[in-house]
Amino acid sequence: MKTPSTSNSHFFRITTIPMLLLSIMILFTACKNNKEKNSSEEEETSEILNSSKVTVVTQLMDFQAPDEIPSGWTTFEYVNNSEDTHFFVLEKLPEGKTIEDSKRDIVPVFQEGMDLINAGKMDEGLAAFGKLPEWFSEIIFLGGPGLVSPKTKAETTLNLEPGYYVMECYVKMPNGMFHSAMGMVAALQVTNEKSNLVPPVSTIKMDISSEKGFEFNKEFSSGLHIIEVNFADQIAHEHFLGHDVHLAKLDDTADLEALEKWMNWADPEGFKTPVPEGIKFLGGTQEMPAGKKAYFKANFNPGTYALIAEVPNAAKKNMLTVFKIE
Ligand SMILES: [Cu+2]
Repeated sequence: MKTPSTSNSHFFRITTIPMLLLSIMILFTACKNNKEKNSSEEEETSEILNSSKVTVVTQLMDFQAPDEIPSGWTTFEYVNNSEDTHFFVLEKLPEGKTIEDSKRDIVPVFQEGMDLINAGKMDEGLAAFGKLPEWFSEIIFLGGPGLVSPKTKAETTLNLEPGYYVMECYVKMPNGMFHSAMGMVAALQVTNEKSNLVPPVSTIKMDISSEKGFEFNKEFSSGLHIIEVNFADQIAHEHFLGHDVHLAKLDDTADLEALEKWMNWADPEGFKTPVPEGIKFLGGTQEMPAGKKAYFKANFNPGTYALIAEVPNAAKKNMLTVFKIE
């Protein structure tokens, strides 16, 4: 696949392409279990925590999530109850645009491009993206949990500014169709009201940059960790998206080359379920602009793990780290 050229506005314009495809249905539920409280103080604390923790559930090919949340630090708990691997990335739309605009102005164009790429017509597919509207380049990716395997939960903490966001999963079905086309896209309004959450205390810090890849401040150890991810820079990689971080547990059958190849939506076989054998995805964080940070929870039991970015040639870019927990 071609490397996008910054001198070519046609390609440059699609460097921030989020895959906003068809939104068929948006489900939402408030997903909070308020436990019994013993004192008013405890009640108050509990309310503060709950006001900033947002649970998003996938049962099949959907997002069950609130349609409105406060701005500021927010912990997203993503519960994947389905039989497929999913994630969500938060895409902040430019002022005045909604999911309806995406459906009208973007979906048909994007579908055309993807169909061509899936048919092996890469150049024609890329040319089709040139029909995207100008405002498409103003969409900003602002994190979200990394890939999450079936029957698995993940937690990612982000600092969100007010605005209108779209949550999207663009993993592909075995037939090459994006999950977003199957309904895995939902609108999320982030209000001016501020959450009371403060950022968590991290146990491990990592920087991610196009220059140096992944850099960690310490070795990994067993037990519960909060990993702080600092986006030292951000660029459009060969597949037009930026770098991010996904955590996976590997069993003996896992093939790192297969994993690396899979982490590229622009490859007709990439990002398509089932995921390569022996790999269980445990979350992480989606891409964010330079200077932003995210936190994600990891519970390391004995075994082998990988941290990998969803970019082509992750190993060469030092965006693939494998480690063992005894
Ligand atoms: Cu999905």
